[in-house]
Amino acid sequence: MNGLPNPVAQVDQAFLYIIGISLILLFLITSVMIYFVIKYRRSKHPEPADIRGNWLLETVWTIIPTLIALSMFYIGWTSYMGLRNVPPGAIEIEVLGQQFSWIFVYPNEKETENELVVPRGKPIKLNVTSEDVLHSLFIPAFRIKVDAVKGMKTYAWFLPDKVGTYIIQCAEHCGVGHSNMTATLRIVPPKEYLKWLQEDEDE
Ligand SMILES: [Cu+2]
Repeated sequence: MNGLPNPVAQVDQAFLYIIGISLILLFLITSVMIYFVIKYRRSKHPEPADIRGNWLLETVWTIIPTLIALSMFYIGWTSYMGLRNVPPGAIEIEVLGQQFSWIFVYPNEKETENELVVPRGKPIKLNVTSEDVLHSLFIPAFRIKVDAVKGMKTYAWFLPDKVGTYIIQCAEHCGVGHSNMTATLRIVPPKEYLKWLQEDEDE
């Protein structure tokens, strides 16, 4: 949407890439292992061979895994950069974690508790901090998980591309009420957002 990068797709791509390679390796290694166990069983090969100094084999099994690991790093790094680089023109919302709820403060000082309302189509930057202990702002639909730390500002951003409601959950065990520390992300059409922003506290 709007030609803006969407880290959700990038993160998913990195995830699928790593899962894909892991599955391929799992099947390859398991089948080779089963094949070797049968082929080189003791009744057929009582004396095990001692293979050493095969430079070709050693080079191949060093270079291929190195390239695979580097490619995983690359795809993970680019998706991480997508999550960290906030596009210009983002709406900034302050997010405060506290035992046991989330407070959201909008550009016009409007405040909400446990409900984050944003307009569709504009990048949103969340400036996160904590009032007390460690919390973690987790918005799975947008692949966001960022720690809320007292005395420190962390941030996250996302592109609300579809109208709807999404789950927000604290993902850092922060005390007895931790599991109740949930909130709702509501993405609304831009006009509705402006109207909502002007309304008085509705809680
Ligand atoms: Cu918490």
